[in-house]
Amino acid sequence: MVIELVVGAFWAMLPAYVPNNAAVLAGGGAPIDGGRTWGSSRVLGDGKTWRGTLVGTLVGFALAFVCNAVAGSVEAALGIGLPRFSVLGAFGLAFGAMLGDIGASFLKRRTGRERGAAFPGLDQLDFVVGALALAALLDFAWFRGTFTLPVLGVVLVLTPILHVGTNIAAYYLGLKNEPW
Ligand code: CTP
Ligand code: K
Ligand code: MG
Repeated sequence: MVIELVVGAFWAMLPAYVPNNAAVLAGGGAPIDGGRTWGSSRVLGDGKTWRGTLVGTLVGFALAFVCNAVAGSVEAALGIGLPRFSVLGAFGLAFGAMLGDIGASFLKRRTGRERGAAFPGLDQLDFVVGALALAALLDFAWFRGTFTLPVLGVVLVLTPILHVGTNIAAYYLGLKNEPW
């Protein structure tokens, strides 16, 4: 069933989708790289902070358990089955999303892109790759059962669309400096 596949894929990725947005709201304070440079550019830049990373990870992790708590009611209301999160899987998705985004900033700085510069493709998928990779690393049994090939296919198509949409919305709401 297509609805179940799409809703289930979105549900399974919620702990990975929320951290970056939470970091935008919580960001500020000391940058992770401590202001250090590598060559002529910052290692990561002022856009990757300890506070944003910590809050983003915690919000994504906590959301997984809210999802687990309400999954039964949502299943009954929609008449579909939904995935559940394991502790390690949830942590992997949330922290992995932050790590993927941090890794992308590292690559952006190495390729001469200033903080906030766009890197089409990387911007939309960095956190997905980080989230899926760390979740698979920490709890492969859960990962394999949850992210089947059809689910992964939906995630790869759905995520860039959602990412572009939420960032444009955050920009017009004045929460983000750039619409990407
Ligand atoms: N943010 C943060 N810590 C993170 C990720 C994001 O504090 N680990 C906050 C920062 O305030 C950042 C904002 O969220 O400016 C938007 O995130 P993002 O677009 O990823 O950062 P940019 O400022 O665009 O920097 P970069 O070019 O390195 O992606
Ligand atoms: K980013
Ligand atoms: Mg940005």
